[in-house]
Amino acid sequence: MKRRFLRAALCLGLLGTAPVTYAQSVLPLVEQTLPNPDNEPAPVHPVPHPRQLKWQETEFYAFFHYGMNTYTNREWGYGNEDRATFAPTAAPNPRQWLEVAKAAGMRGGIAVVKHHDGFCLWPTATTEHNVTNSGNDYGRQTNIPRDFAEAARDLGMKYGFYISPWDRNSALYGTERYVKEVFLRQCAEIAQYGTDQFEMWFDGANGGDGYYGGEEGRRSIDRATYYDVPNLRDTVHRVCPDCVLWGVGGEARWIGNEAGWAGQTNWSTENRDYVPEKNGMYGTEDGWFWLPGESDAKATNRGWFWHEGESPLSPERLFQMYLETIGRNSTLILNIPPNQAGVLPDASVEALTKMGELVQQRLSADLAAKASVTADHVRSAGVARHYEPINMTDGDKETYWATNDGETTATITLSWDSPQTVRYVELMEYIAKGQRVRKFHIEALSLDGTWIPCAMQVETTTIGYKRIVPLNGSTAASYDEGLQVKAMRIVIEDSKACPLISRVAVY
Ligand code: FUL
Repeated sequence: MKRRFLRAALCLGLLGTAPVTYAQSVLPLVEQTLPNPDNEPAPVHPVPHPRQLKWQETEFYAFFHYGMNTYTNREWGYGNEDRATFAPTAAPNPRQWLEVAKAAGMRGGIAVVKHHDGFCLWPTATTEHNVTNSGNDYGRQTNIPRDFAEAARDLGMKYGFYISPWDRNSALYGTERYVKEVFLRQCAEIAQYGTDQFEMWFDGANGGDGYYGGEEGRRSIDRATYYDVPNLRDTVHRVCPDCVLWGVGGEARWIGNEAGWAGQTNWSTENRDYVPEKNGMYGTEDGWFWLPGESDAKATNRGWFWHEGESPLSPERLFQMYLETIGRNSTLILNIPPNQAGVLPDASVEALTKMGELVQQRLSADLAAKASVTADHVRSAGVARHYEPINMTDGDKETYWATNDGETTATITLSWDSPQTVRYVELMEYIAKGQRVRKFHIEALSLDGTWIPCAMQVETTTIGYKRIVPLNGSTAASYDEGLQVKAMRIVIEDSKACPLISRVAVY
């Protein structure tokens, strides 16, 4: 009784003190600190969704443009192609595509299953414009999503599909019915080919002229609203929870060019109104959501699709792309076009395999693993977790070195018992808690005992998921004899909050 009176009196301010709100009287505000026995650093927002984190770890994967255009020598079919034109000269072999990707050191692949011409490489219920009506038995038996998913699982690779939102064949394109009855249904059908897909690719080319069921002409759509993205995400994520929706889907961004390079400064954060061609390479430092970059590039000298007379780029050029994308906090999706027999031509196989060898030779014998690693600042340990420098070389992506809160500069030192020949330094931030580092530099202790700055020409600003710095400053084919060093220092000069580094490697 008494208590109730007191509470009512408090509410009405009857006890002579300042008026008290009802909420304060019933739920007294108590200063609360969440328990943090492991002294874990607070996140710097925005942070990636767990599916974006898994996606980022894919790093390097293949793109396979195969379909109607393979048989018409075009890059963009108009949508009026005779279905019989799709007539593979042998059964398309996605397993071979992925084997080559694996030999190149890739961890997955994305196959085009519908390009802008609208021809579907699986037996879909949404349109007659599909493989079941193609020109020969090889064509009619083609089912790329089925065979690609199966091969990927067999080879232990990640897989996903490219479904063009723009459909120059469909009479319904431009109407709401297209989105509901064709596009979203196609995505749902494709999702059924495997719940473990890692990415669906939705191109930005949308609207324009086409066949449109024979009406021909131009159709335009409002990119921001037309594809019902909330529904799209729901449709796909319900079936494929780890599938990142690229481009139109808004979970990973185009790096803004198709030439295989990302900015040296590259943030994985963006704002809604960013212009891909301008900001795509760099991201936006204080962007308000997580939108990591993906670089799409061609491994051949003609189009995305196969063309007679094409040839692959040199392994050295492909290696340079690797450094300028994966080495700059972007993923790399490298296109290799299957030919009219539905296989990758020998020349591509050779170039990609050689490229894989270069990556292996140059970026796998980690000298940091046998160095002694120290840092001038180390975060105080918690009950079950420490933040010692050893966390950067233990090969465990879940452990990281950190400094105490408020310490945003620090020096990491690696030293060896005997001189080492070094060419690249690789760094990784623990991005689950946000991208932090703004500026760093690298120094080497030469054999005469002087510290010399390395890679002066390189903008050593952001790190992000992964940064690879060529110590001679050049990403071009200039794999020289390297530097002779006794020790190396990585100096973090500026960070949004205490830096968290999960890996340092030296090659
Ligand atoms: C572009 C498309 O228009 C090309 O045909 C290709 O598919 C490429 C990867 O994306 O925007």
